[in-house]
Amino acid sequence: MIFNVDKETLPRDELAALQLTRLKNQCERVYANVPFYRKAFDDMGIKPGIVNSLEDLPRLPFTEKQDLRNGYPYKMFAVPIDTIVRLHASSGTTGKSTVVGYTKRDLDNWAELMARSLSAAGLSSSDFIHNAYGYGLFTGGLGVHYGAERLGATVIPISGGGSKRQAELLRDFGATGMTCTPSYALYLYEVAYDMGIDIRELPLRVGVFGAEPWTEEMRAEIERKLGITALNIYGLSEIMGPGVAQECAESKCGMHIFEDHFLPEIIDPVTGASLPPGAVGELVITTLTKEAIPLIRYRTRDLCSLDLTPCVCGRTHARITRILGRSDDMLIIRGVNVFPQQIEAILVEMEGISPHYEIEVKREGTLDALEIMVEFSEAMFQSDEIRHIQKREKSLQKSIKDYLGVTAKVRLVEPQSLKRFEGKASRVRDLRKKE
Ligand code: DLL
Repeated sequence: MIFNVDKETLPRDELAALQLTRLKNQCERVYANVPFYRKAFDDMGIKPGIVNSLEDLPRLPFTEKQDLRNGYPYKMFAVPIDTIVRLHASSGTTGKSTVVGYTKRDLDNWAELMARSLSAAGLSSSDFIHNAYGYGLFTGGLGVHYGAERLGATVIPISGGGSKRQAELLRDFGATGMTCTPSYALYLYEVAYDMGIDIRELPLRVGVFGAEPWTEEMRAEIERKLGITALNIYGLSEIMGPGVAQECAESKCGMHIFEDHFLPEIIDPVTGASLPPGAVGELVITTLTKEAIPLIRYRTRDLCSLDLTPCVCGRTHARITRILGRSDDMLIIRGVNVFPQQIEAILVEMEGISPHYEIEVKREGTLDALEIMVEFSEAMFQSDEIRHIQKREKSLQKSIKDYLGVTAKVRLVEPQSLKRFEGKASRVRDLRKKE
């Protein structure tokens, strides 16, 4: 179901006209109200008035995460602080945390975009949504919560953690929809399974998963184990939170980015040059309606491509492909560029292997060494002999060498022996960084 037919199926020329009006307005606002932007425009010798068409976008300055950090906590706000009704913040695992604020209208738009997202995933007012994204400063919990309410669904604000209770309530309350990170969905499956609850037999039918990278192979695994349709949702706190882009149940192929609110571009992460649809590069987003923190050409660091081909669902908004990684997550191993998701895709394809893994990179002498630990599936572990284990390790090593061109040491470890995550998974340890 399309939640906002008028906006989500707007003919592309009308969409472009709306985007241009909103872009001009945003440029005027940031120039007048945010010293950072006034300086950035002045330094480039431009005024907001240079924007006469969407093609002028590349003439505007970029905004980086570091700019938000420099403005900590409120310097990037474009409205008086007393019009802010909510704050969220990123966890700050990669540096000082960034604080984002919302006006009443921002929250209203966010709820609508999250309602659009849940609706695109096939959920409606008659669904019960088990929302296991963390509530708090993280945008996942409250973002989904108000969207589910806007949709008219029944939201179960379970938040993250307490997995046994989650499994029980998933069964008792009869949730039909579930929202959490994809890695947590698999973890919850294991917890439930150990308690004698088979999620496949519950009424649960749709999962809306995001906040971390995942693969098509992982989707297949989740769908098989939980007996549901698993769909991808994208967002980031700097831009809004969840609900920036959402995969539709009809195509299950790329996430519609809500273009009446966000203007996407793909750029070469090294040169900053614009790239055409279909080319993989860094996603850059300009907010078109944000009041509290409007951002011009925000560099997300997320790598994907833009798909402008018409979608079977009838939405006219462009799709972004699955996020292939973050430009700052890329591992360079003996000169070869490797993304953790590429390794995951190879692991998950092999039978008898679970999608729980850890990647460690260290320096041995002067060379980089890559080690991958991955869990056996329960069934395989019980039946396999040592020599079979070694054979599998060798075969994985060969696939990694063949597909990615890097040599890795693969170690198969016992089921349930690697760390599990209730929020975003963190599977890479790059020990070289400490040197
Ligand atoms: O993770 C917002 C969110 C909550 C999205 C719930 C989806 C669901 P941040 O904590 O600011 O916000 O992290 C944003 O997470 O730049 C991506 O690198 C990554 N990310 C988010 N969604 C996806 C996804 C939330 N579907 C950062 N696939 C982003 C891959 C994702 N990566």
